[in-house]
Amino acid sequence: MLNRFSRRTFARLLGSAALAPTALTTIATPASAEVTPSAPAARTFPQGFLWGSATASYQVEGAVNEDGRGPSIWDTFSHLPGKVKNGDTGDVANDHYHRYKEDVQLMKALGLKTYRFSVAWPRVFPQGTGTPNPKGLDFYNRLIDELLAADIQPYCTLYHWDLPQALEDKGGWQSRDTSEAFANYAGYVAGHLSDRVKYFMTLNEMSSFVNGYATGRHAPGLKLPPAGVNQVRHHAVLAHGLGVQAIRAHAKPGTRVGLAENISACVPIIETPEHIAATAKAMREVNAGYLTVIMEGRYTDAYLAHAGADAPKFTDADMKAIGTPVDFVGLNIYTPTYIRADDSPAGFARIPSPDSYPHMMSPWLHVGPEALYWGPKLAAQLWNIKEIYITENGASSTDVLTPDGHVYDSDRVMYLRNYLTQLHRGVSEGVPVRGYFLWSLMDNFEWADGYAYRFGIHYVDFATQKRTPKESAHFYREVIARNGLA
Ligand code: PNW
Repeated sequence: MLNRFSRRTFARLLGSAALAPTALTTIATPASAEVTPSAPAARTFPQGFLWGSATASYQVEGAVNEDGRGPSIWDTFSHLPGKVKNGDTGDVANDHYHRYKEDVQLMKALGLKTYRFSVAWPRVFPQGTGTPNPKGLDFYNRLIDELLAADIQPYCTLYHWDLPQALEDKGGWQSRDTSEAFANYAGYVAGHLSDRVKYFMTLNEMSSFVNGYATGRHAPGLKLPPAGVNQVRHHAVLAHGLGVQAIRAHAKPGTRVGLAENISACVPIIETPEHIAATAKAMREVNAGYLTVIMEGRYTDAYLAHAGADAPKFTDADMKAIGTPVDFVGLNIYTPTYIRADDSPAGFARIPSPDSYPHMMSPWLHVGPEALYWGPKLAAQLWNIKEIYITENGASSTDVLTPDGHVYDSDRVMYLRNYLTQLHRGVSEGVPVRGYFLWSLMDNFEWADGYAYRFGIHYVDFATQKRTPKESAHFYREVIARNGLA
């Protein structure tokens, strides 16, 4: 900072009272010299690091009645009064179904190496099971071909929350049949797309969609008692496991299968060995119903003891399927869970956030860049994972489009730079993170928050569908071009 100013400017800034020549001569440059500011030391990522961005079908596609698509639980839910802010729905969303070519051009202009999208199950199987709808799959064929032509590697998520309504009518995730139906659908899609898609993720954020059966904030909007929620959760992890097996059975050899899970990324409140050890324990226990059971093939004793009579019903065969080894793990990380060591039997305690804790526009999005250091590091250590992707990370902001077409989202740039700095810290220590997908390529339907909360690095005017790069898009383009922090 100092060497950007001449001595005189610096003195002026300090005020005349501070004009003590002896103090200044040691730090300021000669009065007339122009000093070229130097960039900070390059913080580059390993060669081949995959810079990407992500979206999901219901959040961007629109075209909900086209080419034979069946209704999903989000169509139903978003049309119920009072469920989504401002009564917003995904009926049109970003009209990506028709504008995907334009959107691939946005990706190309950013220099993206990879793009993570999801397939809408009700496009492919309008009734969830039964006869597939080839026109539905064709959309993804067109998208994938367009991506490959732009030299962008497709990463495909098979379930990002848009369950066919026909399956919900038969119990949805409360029914084991849904886990089997998912596996059938996943195998079918992988069988058809794996000639061009090498990476498949089964489910996105199990804990988020399970919430649709617990808090009712997401589709289908149910509030089940704990035993019911635990059973839904079990069917979700089972669907993942059966899905991995079905994909392996139908996809081309060499296809890689994983998932995209929003772990609670535990962060030691103080970086000492004692608190770090407690944080590793916490990571395993607070994620016991999701990533832990998938990685270990069994529920932890503490999880089952805590659930007691409400524990899910399962068989040995279920547990074997759930623990099917994956080729990679995708972690969606937005926010930290702070942990400290204590002398409880668990050996750790969660630290609640005070009201003054800084967050982005979404009230849940507490800012804690270290989550991107400790999350993947502890996951890799706990479960010996060799290939990790950050399948989502990003921030919501108020994002005002100025009359001359700028969006100065300095808060999002600040967020991204700080988080990527922590990711770089981990990667340079050898944490095996191979790529990063920024959420999101463009503003889109933010579930129960509708279009009110914007996560994109491109601003979308939903009246005209015009996309405008925000300051954060310029930032990310530089990061990608330099393969490092900018
Ligand atoms: C993820 N939380 O959702 C989803 O995968 C995306 O579809 C979504 O748009 C994005 O993150 C931003 O919200 C989350 O409350 C929703 O901690 C809520 C939470 C986390 C992730």
